[in-house]
Amino acid sequence: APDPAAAPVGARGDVADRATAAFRTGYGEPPAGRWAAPGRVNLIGEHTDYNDGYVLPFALPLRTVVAAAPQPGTTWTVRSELAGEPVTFGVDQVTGAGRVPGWAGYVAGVVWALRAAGHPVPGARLAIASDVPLGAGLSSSAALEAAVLAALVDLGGLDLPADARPRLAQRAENEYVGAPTGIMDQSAVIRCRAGHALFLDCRTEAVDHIPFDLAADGLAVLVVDSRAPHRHADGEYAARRAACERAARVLGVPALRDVGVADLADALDRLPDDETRRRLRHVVTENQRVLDTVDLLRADRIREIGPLLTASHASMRDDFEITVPEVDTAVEAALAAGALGARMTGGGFGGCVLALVDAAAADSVAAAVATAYAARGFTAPAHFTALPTHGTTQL
Ligand code: GAF
Repeated sequence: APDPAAAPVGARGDVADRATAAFRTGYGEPPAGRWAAPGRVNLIGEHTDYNDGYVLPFALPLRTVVAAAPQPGTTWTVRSELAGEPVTFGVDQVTGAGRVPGWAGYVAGVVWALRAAGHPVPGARLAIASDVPLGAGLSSSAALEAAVLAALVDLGGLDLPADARPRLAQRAENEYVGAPTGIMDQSAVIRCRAGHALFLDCRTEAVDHIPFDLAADGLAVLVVDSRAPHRHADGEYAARRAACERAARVLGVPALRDVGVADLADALDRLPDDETRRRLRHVVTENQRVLDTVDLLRADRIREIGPLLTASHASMRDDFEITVPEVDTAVEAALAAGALGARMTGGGFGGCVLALVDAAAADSVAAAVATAYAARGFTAPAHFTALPTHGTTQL
């Protein structure tokens, strides 16, 4: 059968219509409602979230839509346009006795997290359609968690305010699925606003919506999917997190967020080895770059954030060591073709690159990246331009 995920987004039809169609085909009746959550890119602030630091993501126009209706009792059935067979699970798989594996685990994880927080989750039938590419570092998993969470909260009339939802979705991913991620992605896909980037303090979860009006400045964010195969991404992510936690212990601070740039030289002297020192330097300088980016955006000086983006990339490449040749090539080619700044976005070891470009130059920058890729023999990259859109909604 053709792989529906391989078709270009527009060619597959509207994602909300596809979710409805998947529901009708699978369950023989219309859904009670539909809930949509976006993918995200992170403008700057990488691997800072689990260090209690700062991040600045924005929501993408690519969305995951969940069509859903109540189902009597406490069982949940979930279908995806990408999977043939539905998955059904009951209370046993969301109370600790067993785990639902694979993609449906994100759905079961949300049910588990809601129940663990004491919410009487209604049984439900769900059908999922998505334009967020899987495994591209654009938070397809957080989008799925957020859309499912919104559906279950609304169907059950549960009392869970929007600002409490990211933590709950994160618990599903950390404790049920088993991925030790921070709070950024779930916050972004739930709390972002159109036309704004989300300045999030990951310690307090305080947010400030920072105007990010690219079009007014004749700018665009070009997102390049590196198409690089993920190389040990899960293990490397966990290793970076562990290194940061070790460094915080040695320095006697609750989290690396508590080391400012003014304290960096002293802190570096107190760490035992060069690798740990470089991990610390990335986190400390990256937090400062987020703050500097926010200051520039608040002063309406968008064009000037370019060098901060590029410095963030160099820090991820040289100090945090989470880039791969494909993303380094994409960043270098974009800069050489006139991008104002460029960096990898997301957890690393593949994923996407974003470049801040003059809107009129977006195509030529994308073409330059493709040419550089061909010269290195890499799988051709994909690309799109993205304006900041809004977080999770009921349609
Ligand atoms: C992944 C994680 F899910 C986030 O929590 C964050 O740590 C990011 O990598 C790196 O900034 O997207």
